[in-house]
Amino acid sequence: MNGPSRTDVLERVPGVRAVVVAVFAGVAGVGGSYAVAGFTPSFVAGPIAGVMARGMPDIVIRYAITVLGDLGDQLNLVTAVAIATALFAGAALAGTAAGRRTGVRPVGPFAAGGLATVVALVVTGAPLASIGSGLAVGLVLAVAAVASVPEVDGVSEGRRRVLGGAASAVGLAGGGYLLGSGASTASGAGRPLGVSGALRSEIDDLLGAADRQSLGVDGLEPLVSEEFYEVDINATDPTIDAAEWELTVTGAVEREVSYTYDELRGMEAENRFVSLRCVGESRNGEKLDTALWTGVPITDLVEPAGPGEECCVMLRADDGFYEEFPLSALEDGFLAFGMNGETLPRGHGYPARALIPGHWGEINVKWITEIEVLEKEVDGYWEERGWHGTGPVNTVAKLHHERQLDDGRTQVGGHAYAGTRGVGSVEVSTDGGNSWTEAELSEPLPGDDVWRQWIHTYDPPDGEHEVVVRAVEADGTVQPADETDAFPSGPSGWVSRTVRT
Ligand SMILES: Nc1nc2c(c(=O)[nH]1)N[C@H]1C(S)=C(S)[C@@H](COP(=O)(O)O)O[C@H]1N2
Ligand SMILES: [Mo]
Repeated sequence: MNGPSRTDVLERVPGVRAVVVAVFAGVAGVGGSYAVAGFTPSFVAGPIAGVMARGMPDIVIRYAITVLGDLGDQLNLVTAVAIATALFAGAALAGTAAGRRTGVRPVGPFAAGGLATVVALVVTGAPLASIGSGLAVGLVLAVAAVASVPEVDGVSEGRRRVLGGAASAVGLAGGGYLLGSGASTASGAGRPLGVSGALRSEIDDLLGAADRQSLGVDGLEPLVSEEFYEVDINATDPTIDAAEWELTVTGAVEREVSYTYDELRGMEAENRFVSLRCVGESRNGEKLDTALWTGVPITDLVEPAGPGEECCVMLRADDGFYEEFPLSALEDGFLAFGMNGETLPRGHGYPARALIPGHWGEINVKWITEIEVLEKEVDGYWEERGWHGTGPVNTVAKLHHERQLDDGRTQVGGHAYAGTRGVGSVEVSTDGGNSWTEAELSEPLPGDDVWRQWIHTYDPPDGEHEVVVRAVEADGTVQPADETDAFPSGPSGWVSRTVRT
């Protein structure tokens, strides 16, 4: 034997062995939770990630949004999974210690499983998924205990214990992942919309028009986004049963009214193209997208409640999100239950979401449950954290496409969006802003809150040059050049890029 091996450490220090097995049990506990809950708020890491996202100092949240972007969400989730693993490992250790004290072997796994169930229940409030965690934790400890019985020869007792724990943890976590992936997608979200007649043929016509009018350029997203961005405050999206969902109009109204999903679906529906843009995205970011939405005008839902001449409304959602803005903006709003001819996908707010034309994404509340009419202004979720994202969007022209054509020319392109002010034209400069040329635009889609695509093809100068792009609104107003960061009221300024030929 040359120096001490890892097995020796496991042999000599029983505490290390117990901790290693407990960590495996912790991993299995997370897997057990996922197996039952899938990627929903009942998954043990979901609420932990939510508490962290909410409790983090504003400056950290701002950094995560504007600098880390989606990576910030991923880091938060990984941390939440690590915390959940540590909690279950703690339960495993405590249960094992209790078992040892009684001198009766099976007590350990049972006690640990019970403790893990309680821990998960406190975190999620979801009994079934918590039992999934408890069973997985208990099982790993039981397998580790059985594997370590002294009668088996060859491999040392401690080593067998750890191997048994590892094998069962890997099995449970892997099985949990497969099971949970199924659970995450269950529900009526993203299914065929189930509309017929004129509404259906209008959907088909409009999607067809969007397809035809898209400038067929490789690598440039069509007019109806293929991948619609998602932004929300929680790691896991709510899973709402449409049959139990209700939308209530409350606050400064003559009478409260509420709507079930069936009532909503029974109302006269319309189709609208609407683009959404997140206030927290970067200047040339990708949190700008467009869909064809099916739903009802929000006034049809609010008018029956008899709102007075109040200043504003608060929209509240199932995930604990809330945003406040002027009642006048709500009057142009739309309550969507369909997206691109299907029921709203879960990630975009199933069963229903608000769409407030021309405004930053944040007030387009998903998983909406309440429209509260207010007599005076208060802060919404993001405004409490220093953002000013309830107003109209800033105008932008994005540059996401660049290609060298076979004939030696260069092609650049992207999307332009000006909210309800509308995009009149897009201007491109290939000399750093000294001279400007009008870009080719996609034909406008019906609707007053829709982006357009632009492309521009030109003979490039030799070597490096600066391409700058700016949108011009329908009334001739040129997008302002002043550059600001996303915080607090959205990015502004012209997008530019150095092109090398
Ligand atoms: N309930 C709820 N609605 C929400 C949010 C949220 O976190 N919870 N995020 C808002 C933000 S910041 C944006 S930009 C848009 C994004 O909509 P999307 O995810 O469908 O693209 O949803 C808004 N609606
Ligand atoms: Mo946003």
